Amino acid sequence: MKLYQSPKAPNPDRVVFFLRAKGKLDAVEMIDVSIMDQQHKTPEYREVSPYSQVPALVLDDGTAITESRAICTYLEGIFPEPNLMGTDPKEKALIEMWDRRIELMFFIQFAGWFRNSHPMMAPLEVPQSPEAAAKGEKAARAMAKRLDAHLATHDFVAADRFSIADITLYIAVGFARVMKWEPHKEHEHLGRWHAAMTERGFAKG
Ligand SMILES: N[C@@H](CCC(=O)N[C@@H](CS)C(=O)NCC(=O)O)C(=O)O
Repeated sequence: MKLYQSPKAPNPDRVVFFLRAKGKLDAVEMIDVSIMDQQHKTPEYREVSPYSQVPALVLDDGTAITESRAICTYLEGIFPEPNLMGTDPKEKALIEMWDRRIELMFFIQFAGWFRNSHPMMAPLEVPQSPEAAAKGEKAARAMAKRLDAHLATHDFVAADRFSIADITLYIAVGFARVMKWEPHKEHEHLGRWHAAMTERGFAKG
């Protein structure tokens, strides 16, 4: 299995952190694709990932899987322990609910803010839109408040235990630094949760 990924890019990191939390980083061959050098736009890489995005997982039979959550679903299937996506229908649904909320209402909103305003992203986001940036910022900040309120009474994002939803939120909070935003320093409960997640060590390379 080969994982096409870009070090420090948030979507590939979702898969890398997930593999690390499973203790299975060594099970895949990592292939670096530089987004800044636009290596993801080459004809060779488009054969792997037609939409020119990382991550992509290529199985030994040549099947290519993109979309970080879909890759994690595959990895959860072949490496079931420790379980990170739920064991029974209720847990699976609750973990997916929170993971999607974080992805759609926090991570993607933040990405919209970053991509539409940061000079580094100008070559990739054409044209950048200040209105889209402002909308993304407002939505991401509002969701950070909601997540803080949720974490006031929970040690983990979903199902009262460590799961993929914690990994997605951890990545999104770390990603926020590119805009000099540290939501875990602004929000007490998010901060306590973040410190506990850092202790777990799944983010350490
Ligand atoms: N929904 C996709 C998003 C993948 C994605 O946007 N990846 C970014 C890196 S974090 C990328 O490839 N960006 C390239 C570009 O914007 O041109 C997933 O979950 O994997």
